[in-house]
Formats: sequence, C-alpha cells, structure tokens
Amino acid sequence: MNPTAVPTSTVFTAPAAEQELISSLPPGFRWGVATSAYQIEGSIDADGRTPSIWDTYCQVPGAIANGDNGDIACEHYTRMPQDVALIKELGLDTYRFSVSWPRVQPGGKGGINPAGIAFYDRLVDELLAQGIDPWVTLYHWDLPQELEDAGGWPVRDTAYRFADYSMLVFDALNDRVNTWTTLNEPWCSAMLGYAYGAHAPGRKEYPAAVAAVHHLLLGHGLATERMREAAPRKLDIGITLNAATAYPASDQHPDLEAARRADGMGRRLYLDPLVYGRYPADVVADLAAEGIEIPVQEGDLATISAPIDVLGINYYFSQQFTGFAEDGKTVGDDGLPIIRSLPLNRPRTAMDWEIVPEGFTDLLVGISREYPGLPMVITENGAAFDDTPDENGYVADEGRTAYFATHLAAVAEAIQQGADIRGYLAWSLMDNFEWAYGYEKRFGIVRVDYDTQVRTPKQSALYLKEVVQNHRSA
Ligand code: IFM
Repeated sequence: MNPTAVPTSTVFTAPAAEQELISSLPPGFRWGVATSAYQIEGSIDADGRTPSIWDTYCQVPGAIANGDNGDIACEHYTRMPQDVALIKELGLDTYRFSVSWPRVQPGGKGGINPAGIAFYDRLVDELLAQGIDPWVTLYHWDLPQELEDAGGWPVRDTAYRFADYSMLVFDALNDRVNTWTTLNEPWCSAMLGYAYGAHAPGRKEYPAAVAAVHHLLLGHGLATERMREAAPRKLDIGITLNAATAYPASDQHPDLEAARRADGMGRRLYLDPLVYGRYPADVVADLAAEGIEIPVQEGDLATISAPIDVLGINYYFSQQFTGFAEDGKTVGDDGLPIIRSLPLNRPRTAMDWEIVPEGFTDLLVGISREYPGLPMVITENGAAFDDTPDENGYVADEGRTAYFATHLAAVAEAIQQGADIRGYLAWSLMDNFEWAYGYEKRFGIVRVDYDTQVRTPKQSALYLKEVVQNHRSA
C-alpha cells in the first residue's frame, strides 16, 4: 500500500498503521448502523402494541438502573423520518433495525396488526427513498409477554410461534427488504434472560436457559426454512451472534480447559449446530456432567442447520480465562471446574469491558477457518463512554472514535488473513435504552438529549462518515 494514498481524517487522526489497514477494506464493503425496536421506539401503547417481556421486566424494582424503561426511549416511532435523514446525512448505505414482535402480532398470536406493521412499512419506504438498504432483524429480545407466561423460550412451542410471527413480517416486507436476520444474539436471550436473571424475563434457571438455546436455534431454523421457501427472489437470510475470543490465561491445563469451556458455551454451542448440524461433543459432555441435556428432537438439527447466506457478528470485547480459583483450587464447592475471567489489563469502556481489538481479528479469522464458506457482516460493534456534551450538545468522543478506528483496522486485518467479511454496521445510530443499564450507558454515534429529544452527531459519527467517504472515493 502506498502510504501517500492513506486518507487523513479532519476530525480524528488514527495512527498510520490503522489508517492504512482501514483504507485496505475491499470495494463494495457495506457501511451502516444498527438499532433495535425496544431500545429506541417508545410509543409502547400505540396502535395496538401489547407488552413484551421487557415492558414487564422494567417494572421489577431494582431491575433497571434508575428505574428506567423503554416507554419513551428515543421517540423513534414518531420521529422516524428525521432519524432516517440522519443516516442519510452520515452517508451510510445500510440500516439494520429490529421489528417489535408485540407491535406487529399483539399477544404473540393471530394475524398481523395492520397498524403495527404500517410503521415498518413506512420505515422501509423511507429508507429506500433515501437510498439506504433496509436490513430487518426479526427478534431483538422483545418476546410478547403472553408467550413468556406460556413458558417462554425454554418451551418448544415458542420456536413455532416465532416462525409464524416471522412469516407475518416476511410476507409484508419481502418485496422491498433483501436482508433478513432471524435472531439477534441468542446467547443473551438464553443466558442473560434465563440463566443469570440479568435481562428479561429475569429467570435464574440454568437448565431452562440451555433449553432456551435450543428453542431459539430451532425457531431460527424453522423461520429460515419457511422464508427461504416463500422468498420471491434471492434474499440474504441469516442470524446474528455475539461472540468473542476466549484466551487461556496460561498454557496450564486448567486454564486451557477454562478457555475451552468459555468458547464452547459462548461461541461453538451456536455455530456448530448452525453450520454442521450438531452440538459440540465437549459442551454436550460438560452439560451432561451437570445433569443437563439439550432437548433435541428428531429432525431439529437438520432444521437448525438450514443454509444461511450471511452470519452477523456482534463484537464488543474479549476475555482471558483461568481454571484456578484465587486459592489455587481447580474445583469449586459445587464440584464444578473453576472458570473465571482474569483482566488483560487493557483500558475499559464505560461498560467496564476491556478494549481488545485483536480479539476481534482472532475471532473473525477463527470463524472463517473453523466454519469456512460463511460470509460475515459485522452487525454490531461499538462502545459506551461517559460523554460530556458542550453547550451545543456536541460530544468530542475521542475514546469511542478511537475504538471504531482500532476495530475497523481489526476487521481489515482479519480480511487480510482470509476472513470473508462483507460489511460493518456500527452500534448504535444513537444513544438509547441500554437494557439493565437504562439510559446511563451511551453507545450512540449520535447524542440524544433525552429532555428535548434533540439528536447531535458526535465526533465518532463524523469520523465514520469520513471513513466511508474515503472508502468510496478510493
Ligand atoms: O445494546 C446492545 C444491543 O441491544 C445488543 N448488543 C450489544 C449492545 C450493547 O450492549
């Protein structure tokens, strides 16, 4: 690469090596931003929408920081054209948004709610009118409450309900939407929601969480098969996983084992059935040792491994793991092997997540080698920092901007090492409801003043705009 061809940013100057990598991103690479329904829409009672598990969970005392909820959020439901105009202004070509299940199918049963789907219909039209490609995520965590009352994701029937709901949305929008993601981050739905009680519905039942993993994947497979069969033309259908690199803290056996387990439960438990139609034998054995069985029925794995066109990867941080307790023991009082994360001693974001860009490269290269032939798009990547706006609401978010630069360079590095990565969608278009953290944590490249709902692009937005412009004109 000729160093004189490296563009110089006017809002932020990344180190030359990073700039050089970023400018090596291939032609045709997609650029965009992502959001999700409950985090931005508000208008929770409008047009027939019924409660989701998040509406319910937000009412649990102490569940959400400051008692926040998504009732108003960014008022995107009523301000949508303005938000699409922002995406256009930033020069991005793709917008990934999620559809609120209880908005389009209130109560999680029956036919489509015309007033609910009309919002997404208008959104898609608005995006297309602005030359922005709509990318639909069907499920970003807002299960209709009635389906949780019937057992939620640990219950097999929820997978079938999800496929039915998916087809309602698919039939309404597939004439204009080319890219479809079934689930966003099933690990979070299953583990944060049913094992750790940190997300809605707030349950702490590990075996139920493992059943939820299977039924989420089954729902993905059922929906994928049905959408594929009904597709009027070649469409891109896939799933988005949150994943990370699990580094062993040393090459001692307990540390290697801890990293293997973390990787197994966090990454391979999803990718192996999706790509190879089997659960990883070591993870199955680990679960069996705890008396937990994945509730697989005949034909499920063939359904789950229905071919996909795109694998979405959401990346935020990586960790290293040790199999030693602080006192040196390798087995806990519960008789299970110790597994705990150890700091890598890196700077952290406001989420207390360590900033580990090489973990991103290693993850992408690893997936491309272990699961070859699967085109990937980065469907989320970004960082929360404690922003300080100036008197005009502008945030010079140097930390977030640097995060984008190092992580874009990490993606470019992965491509150079052979990974097939087709695009990058930043998380998130604007500050929004960060689940259990409420509005305290800000991931937006655009600041939202929650008192006035004024949106102000931050330095990171201007930086990404410039990166995209430079990429297009290269
Ligand atoms: O805000 C979330 C998003 O909903 C899913 N992926 C991670 C983001 C940051 O925590």
